[in-house]
Amino acid sequence: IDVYADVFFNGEKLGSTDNMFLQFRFDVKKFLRKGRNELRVEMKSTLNIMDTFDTSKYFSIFNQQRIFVRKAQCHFGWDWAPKICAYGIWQDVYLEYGAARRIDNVFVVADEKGNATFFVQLNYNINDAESGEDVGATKDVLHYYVSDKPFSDNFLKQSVPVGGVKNFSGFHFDDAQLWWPVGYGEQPLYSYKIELERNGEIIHTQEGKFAFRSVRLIEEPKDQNLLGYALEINGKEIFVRGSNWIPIECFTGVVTDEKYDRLTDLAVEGNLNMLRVWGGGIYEKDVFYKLCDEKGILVWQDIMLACSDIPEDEPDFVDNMLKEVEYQVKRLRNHPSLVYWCGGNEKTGSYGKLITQGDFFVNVILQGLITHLDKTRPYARQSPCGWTDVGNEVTSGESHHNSFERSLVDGMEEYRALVAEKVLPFISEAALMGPNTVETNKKIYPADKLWPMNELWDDRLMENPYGSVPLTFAKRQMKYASDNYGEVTTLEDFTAKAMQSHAEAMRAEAEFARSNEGVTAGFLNWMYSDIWPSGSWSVIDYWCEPKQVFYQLKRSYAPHLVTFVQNGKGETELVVINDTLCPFNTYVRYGVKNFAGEVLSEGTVGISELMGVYKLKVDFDRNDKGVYFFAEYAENGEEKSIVYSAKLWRGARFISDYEVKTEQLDDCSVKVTIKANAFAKSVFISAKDNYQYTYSDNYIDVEAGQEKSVLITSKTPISKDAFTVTDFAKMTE
Ligand code: BMA
Repeated sequence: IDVYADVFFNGEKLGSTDNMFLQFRFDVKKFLRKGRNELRVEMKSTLNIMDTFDTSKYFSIFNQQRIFVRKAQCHFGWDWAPKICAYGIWQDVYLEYGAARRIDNVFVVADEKGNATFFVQLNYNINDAESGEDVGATKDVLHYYVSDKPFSDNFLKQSVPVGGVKNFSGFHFDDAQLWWPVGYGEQPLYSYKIELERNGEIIHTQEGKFAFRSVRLIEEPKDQNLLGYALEINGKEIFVRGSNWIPIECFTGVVTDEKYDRLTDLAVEGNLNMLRVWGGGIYEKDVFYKLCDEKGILVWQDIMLACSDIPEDEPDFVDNMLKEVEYQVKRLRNHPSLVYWCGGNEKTGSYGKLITQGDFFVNVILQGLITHLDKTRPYARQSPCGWTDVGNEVTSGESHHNSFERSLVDGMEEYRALVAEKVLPFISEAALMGPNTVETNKKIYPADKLWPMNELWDDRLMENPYGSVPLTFAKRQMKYASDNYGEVTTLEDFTAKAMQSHAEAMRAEAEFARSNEGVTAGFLNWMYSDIWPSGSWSVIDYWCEPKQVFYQLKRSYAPHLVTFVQNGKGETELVVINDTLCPFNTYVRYGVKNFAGEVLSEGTVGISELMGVYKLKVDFDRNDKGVYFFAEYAENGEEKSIVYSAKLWRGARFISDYEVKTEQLDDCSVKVTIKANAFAKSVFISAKDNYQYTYSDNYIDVEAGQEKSVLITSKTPISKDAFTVTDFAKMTE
């Protein structure tokens, strides 16, 4: 229940709730009566109760009163969330019946060596005569069933007499199939079932899924003052390519499983391998973790604390928090996708304060409770965190870091140099922003408020008063657009330029991070999708339509990446990356062309048995606005090519000269081919209600004389005539 309520059953008060993240169970046996029973939940005003707290001695941003309220902190307003203090019943309510003696919790510890141990906690102690157990008579037994292989209904069984409150049984699989994050391998899920038997009768059962995998946090020195921060899964260091997940609706209770399925499908489509469940939102619903288990998306799980002190000197608050954390860790710890616990977001250091209240809570209390309940995953006290302090220091731990906000002051002319100034161990929030599509904005703004930008845009895109630049987000996007690609005129013009700014800057940040793999071990953009129709940080809009930056991230996050980056010395490097467990062989022809497609310089390089990163400094002229870099290579027998502009295409002049061919492949799939006579920039294919379609790519660049195809699929029949095509030149003419 979200969040304060009194609960009655047939008029009898059962108790009260004060925590959105805690499951409340009440015994109603003595109140039950034949026929109709009434369960009544009397909600109380969150805001009225919140105003009774004295938070004057604590630091907090966005809202001062919120820090005692165990509820999604973004509900009180954030720089991407409206002040909609939703309240009510947001999770399932159900009446359960059965034996008073039952299994309280099952914890499955399964590792990469094929060991699976089932720790079973009961809600009674068979050795405790006071609890009314007829100790002599009962021969309670626990039966442990485990599927003999993934997705199988054949079970191995072990039976062990109940020893006490805590019991366990261990299995060993010589042929255990390991669970891997997407892109590294499969996600084999095994089933378990635990039965509690008393005097020959099964009185309680618990079942679920589990997987064999291990995770470790590796912090090794990379040079005398740089400490690495890498996640190792099954003994392999993983380069984390991900995004920050926030609540996908203000009224969390109404979100459908389909929306979770769509957004996690898009994460896999986008070559992400991690989602961070951010600390100012909610511990997600069970369906989210189930989908991540099935799809191989790693989950970084924050404890729900964000951007404020933690009142660790308030016993009631601490008591409430610890119940919540115990409940949530026990609820989530069997999910193989969950690989990292974090004590919360930006308690200190990100707002110029290095030590504030709550350090003991996150460093000792939470660390103690969480590692007591779950020794199988790393726990970090905060995000960001580092060894020299808790702030955004960049020589150890992980940081919230990007050059986008700085470029509002320094301009974007030398954006790649800003990005290359530092090599960080792990970037957990790279906050860059850009607009929705024109069609999405037509859904948000009434016609008379659609363009030019106005107070409604400021209201919807919001602002961060604590940021370093006092510009509303709408005005920031306008500045990025005009700074990069010239004065903004129409809505189409703004959309093309601001989307391109978002995509190009994100490419520079993500690919520079990846090019330093081995030192840098992760990059998570801020943020994944929108909580309401807005259009700032997200890479997917509120209706689940990916923006241009999403498709750029998909290319930049590809397991095999061929691109260019500018290094810390200002040199341009060809970069080839293989983030899979199998060696990568290819042959790259690279060089510089003018926009007519003439090759001005070129080179070739053979790549054989590559694991990780290959870099080659290229000495071609890169400052002339009339040129761009290209690379052609083969991947899995398919010819591929990429283009790259040292200056993020600033000053480039594009024209719209290409043929479009659309083919109906079957009822639910269409293929669109672009044959370019002149360099076609950011070709955008769309249809009405575009969010319902899945594109293999979009906003694509096609060089003069080249042709590229995009595959479009849908869950319902689509006609090839439904699609229209535009591009950067058309939208900015
Ligand atoms: C990060 C997040 C949020 C914020 C975002 C953009 O700090 O943790 O607090 O919304 O930056 O400002």
